[in-house]
Amino acid sequence: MPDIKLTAQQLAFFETFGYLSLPGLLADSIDSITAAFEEIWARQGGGHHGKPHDGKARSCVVPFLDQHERLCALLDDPRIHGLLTSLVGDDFNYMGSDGNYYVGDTGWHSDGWHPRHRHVKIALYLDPLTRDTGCLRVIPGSHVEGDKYATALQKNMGQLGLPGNQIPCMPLETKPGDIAVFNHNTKHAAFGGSQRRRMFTINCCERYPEQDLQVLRDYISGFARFWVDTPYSETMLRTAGPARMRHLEQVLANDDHLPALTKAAREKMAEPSRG
Ligand SMILES: O=C(O)CCC(=O)C(=O)O
Repeated sequence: MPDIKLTAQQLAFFETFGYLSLPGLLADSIDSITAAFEEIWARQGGGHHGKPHDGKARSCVVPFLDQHERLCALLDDPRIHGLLTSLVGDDFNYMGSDGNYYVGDTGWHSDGWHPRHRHVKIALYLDPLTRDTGCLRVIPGSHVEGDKYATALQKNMGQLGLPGNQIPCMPLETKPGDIAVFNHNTKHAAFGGSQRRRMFTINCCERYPEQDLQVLRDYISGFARFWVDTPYSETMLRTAGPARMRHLEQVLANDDHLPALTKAAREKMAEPSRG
């Protein structure tokens, strides 16, 4: 099936506001996606790094998609592939994913800050969520580098005297099968969630030009805190056809420094990062 691309209106919305909601995009496959999600946790002892999920701290598995052949195949799905090629180009890079049982609130933040290269995150929440029960909230327009609004927001966020759940924003209320996608720069948060809020992400970015490869390598260094020696699993690579490989090759060509960083992280940290 050919890719399902975003429309010009959807692209304009994403450029302007830094996010997009796609209600029901994966509604027909959400039951098998959720079953794969739970299989992964069951295989890993139920929670973070082999421990049961105790509802006190976020449990996190990285890279998540990579743990199940059915989830790896989401990268080939014409709806997800079309969304990603529309936003980050035909030769985009898959930049890993995290699977989570979130606990409670997530404060306002951007996922790093990428001034020159577009990074996007697809978020799939596996339970119905509303504004006050942990749905993703975004601040529209907060992704724009150099924009006066983004700069003021960055500077003033901590001085507004407002609790996080009172900051003006757009709550992306969600049902299983809905998709949210946002620019990593976009400020986002969630409030009022349960002790076992199920969610996983797919991170991707535009292909880096040769002269900026060090920036890509620095991003890959960030995987060390999750104690992974390679950014992609054996399952992800074994089940990849040529079309998927195109989205893996630039990271694979720039990950040789990761094992040493991961070795150092294992020595320093009591457990892999929870996010
Ligand atoms: O759902 C949440 O609690 C926040 C998600 C988030 O911050 C992220 O995926 O970057």
